[in-house]
Amino acid sequence: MAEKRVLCSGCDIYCQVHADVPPSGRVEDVRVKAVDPRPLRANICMKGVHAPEGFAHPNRVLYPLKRVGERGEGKWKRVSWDEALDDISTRLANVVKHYGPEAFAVSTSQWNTQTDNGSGRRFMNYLGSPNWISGVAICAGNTAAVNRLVYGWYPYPDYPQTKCIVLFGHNPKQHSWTPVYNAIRRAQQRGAKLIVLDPRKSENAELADLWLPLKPGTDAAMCLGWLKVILDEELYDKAFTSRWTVGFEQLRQRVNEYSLSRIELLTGVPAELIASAARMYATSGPAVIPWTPITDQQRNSTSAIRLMCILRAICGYLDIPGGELLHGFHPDIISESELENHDVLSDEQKAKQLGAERHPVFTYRGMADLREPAKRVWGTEWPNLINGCYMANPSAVFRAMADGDPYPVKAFFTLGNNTLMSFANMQLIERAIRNQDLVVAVEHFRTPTAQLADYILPGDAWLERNCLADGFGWTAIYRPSQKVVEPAGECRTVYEIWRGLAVRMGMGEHFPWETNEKLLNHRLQKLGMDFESFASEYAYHAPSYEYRKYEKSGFATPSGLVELYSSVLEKLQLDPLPYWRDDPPPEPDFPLTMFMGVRDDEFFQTGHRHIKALRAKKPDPVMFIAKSDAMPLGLSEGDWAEVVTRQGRVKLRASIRAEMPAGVVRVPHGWWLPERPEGDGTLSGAWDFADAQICPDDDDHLDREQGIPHMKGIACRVQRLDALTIPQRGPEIV
Ligand SMILES: Nc1nc2c(c(=O)[nH]1)N[C@H]1C(S)=C(S)[C@@H](COP(=O)(O)OP(=O)(O)OC[C@H]3O[C@@H](n4cnc5c(=O)[nH]c(N)nc54)[C@H](O)[C@@H]3O)O[C@H]1N2
Ligand SMILES: Nc1nc2c(c(=O)[nH]1)N[C@H]1C(S)=C(S)[C@@H](COP(=O)(O)OP(=O)(O)OC[C@H]3O[C@@H](n4cnc5c(=O)[nH]c(N)nc54)[C@H](O)[C@@H]3O)O[C@H]1N2
Ligand code: SF4
Ligand SMILES: [Mo]
Repeated sequence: MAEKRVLCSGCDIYCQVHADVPPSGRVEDVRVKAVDPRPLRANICMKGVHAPEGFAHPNRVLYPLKRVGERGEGKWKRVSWDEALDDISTRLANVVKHYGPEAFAVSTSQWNTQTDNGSGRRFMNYLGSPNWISGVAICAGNTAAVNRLVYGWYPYPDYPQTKCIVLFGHNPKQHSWTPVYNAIRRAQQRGAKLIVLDPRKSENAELADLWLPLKPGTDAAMCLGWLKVILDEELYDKAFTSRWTVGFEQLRQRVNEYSLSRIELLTGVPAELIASAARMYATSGPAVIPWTPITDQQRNSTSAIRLMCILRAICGYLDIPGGELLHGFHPDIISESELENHDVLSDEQKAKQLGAERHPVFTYRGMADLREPAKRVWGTEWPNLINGCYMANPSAVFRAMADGDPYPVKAFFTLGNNTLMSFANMQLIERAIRNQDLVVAVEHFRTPTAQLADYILPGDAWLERNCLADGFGWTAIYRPSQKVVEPAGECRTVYEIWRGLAVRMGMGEHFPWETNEKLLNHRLQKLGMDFESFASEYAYHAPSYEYRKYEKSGFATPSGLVELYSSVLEKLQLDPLPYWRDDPPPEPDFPLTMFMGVRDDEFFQTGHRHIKALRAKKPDPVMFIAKSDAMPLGLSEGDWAEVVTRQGRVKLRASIRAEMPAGVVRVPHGWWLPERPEGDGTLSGAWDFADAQICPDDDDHLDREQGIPHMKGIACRVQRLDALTIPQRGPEIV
């Protein structure tokens, strides 16, 4: 049996795995296995192992489907690809003609960022729409954009050589981001220190040298406390700071507004413990603060992310062995950023990007001053790291879709993104999708979002396509993923869908590569290789690494320095220094605090619940609650309860957990029941279980600079459900 090099895309860490080509050629007969089976080297989890079953599931969408009933009624007709693409392109052209190209919005996410080769953005740029949104707005993409404000790139931690790792919540486990879990454990075996900041005693907190149980949502305050200690005790790297940063004195003054006793009050962590952690970070170096989604999803997100950048910089950890590596682009492989071709979108259309006036940071407007510096240092004006640098604001796009404010958006494509359930204010999102003239979903399954579409187009899966991955443009390391079996049914790769529409809409000349493989060959041409020869030769391909590149080129910021005081934010009339913004006042009706998160080992985000072996391990959504909070509510282990916020309510089973602090509740992300039939009014249970319906997007709950929602510390109450109101299960999963 031939063995293929594959990148699992069961989640967004893309483990390098092996898969045999089965004699049957059928996806269900593929066996996915680790490249290196040794403990702490086996980069594979149960989702990867069970992926073939998931792709062979009888509910998979294998042919283009056209809606024939009302939206959400669940009535579909199989149509040919030509019929679907002809009709979609005609209807999209009509929307563009009546409302302008900005009336076309696209939502996509992690899965897509490595497989569309920039073709979605390219299509939008040639068509003239800036209104692209993504799950990366609240997961890594926004962090990348904020990092660029400070030092012009988004660093990747050097786990193999680091001496100290700091996890702000981020909690990789054996079945959650397995390679990062393994890398952290191997670093600890080498003697690296581990500091964990988490309200809950998480799996990583159990293994840490220091655990700081901070209140949810207070990471920015905590970072201000660390800075206070590091500045007061002069633990920073003076040589680096004086030569390579701007705004040190202003930063010091700002930090002096936050005494450690104030930080203790805000975070709930004793001042002495805060000081010990700050000292450990500054003096055990080189140290790393790996990316964390926790600060991507807070009302103080921009300040928290900038403060982490500042800590990295003033401690001298940027671009050194064991520190935070600024990769830049691979010199010989055409990047997705280049293929996206942001130059062709006119300034007039860029200026129409929704939400950019109020919340500019990751929009074209927010990034405009970084164009020239990026060109100077990285060779392109448009580095779109993690696809997060030129996004519209999701809430603003949904408002335009729902209410036509400030202008109508009337055509919406969702590609590999369960849009309805993957942002805040699900009530608004459903209204937005229902108000469209054209909705297209590119999917594997009839998700709650796809159920609202006019067309569902069947996407291929990672075992069924060739792909070239560079860690979302985060690293200069390219890895191939080889097709193992042919796509099931008529499933297609997303590049060919965009091209099919481009050709029909008179933009074919901009998509000269007829197939995905031809495009991959084009990307590799400077290496003198095609995709097949590249994939058979390399497990990964990286240029040799050069440390401290800034000594030659400066940093890719307007000043060429690390901007502790941000010239970009100042020009946008936002606070150029990081700050703490107080929580909204407590509300008596909502005495508890909830956070969304703690990923379920068995599923990725809103997916995977159709896989019988995985669902058997976790049949229902579960909230975590402390015993002292559960008892007065009469809640016992396994009881059904409701978590209620000002925004809405969700049903969950209670799990009483010793590691949960009093007053704090954990709500899992992304639950719906794929086994529940369509058309019952709940979108297969999304309206019973999905966390997006309790997550608000009013001004109090949005980060000012980016406009992303607060998911870590929302006021709530919990109430027990009686027998009449507990949610219905669907039929048995097949
Ligand atoms: N309310 C709320 N919103 C959130 C979060 C939260 O906790 N709460 N978390 C945020 C985070 S951290 C992230 S990473 C994002 C994730 O958001 P998404 O990346 O959208 O993740 P999923 O929910 O898994 O949805 C992906 C969809 O793509 C489909 N799919 C998977 N692989 C393929 C493929 O190869 N081709 C095609 N065509 N389709 C495919 C799956 O069936 C699934 O329906 O959500 C963010 N949004
Ligand atoms: N099995 C599996 N693995 C996954 C995923 C999946 O869906 N399933 N999703 C992947 C994706 S897209 C992502 S983004 C990551 C997310 O995974 P992680 O980065 O590990 O994030 P979570 O699991 O949501 O939460 C991690 C910890 O944050 C703590 N926490 C909650 N609120 C706060 C806070 O305000 N501050 C701090 N400091 N800590 C807080 C929680 O108690 C929890 O222990 O996982 C990835 N891995
Ligand atoms: S952690 Fe699991 S789901 Fe994610 S890429 Fe690795 S094997 Fe696949
Ligand atoms: Mo994520």
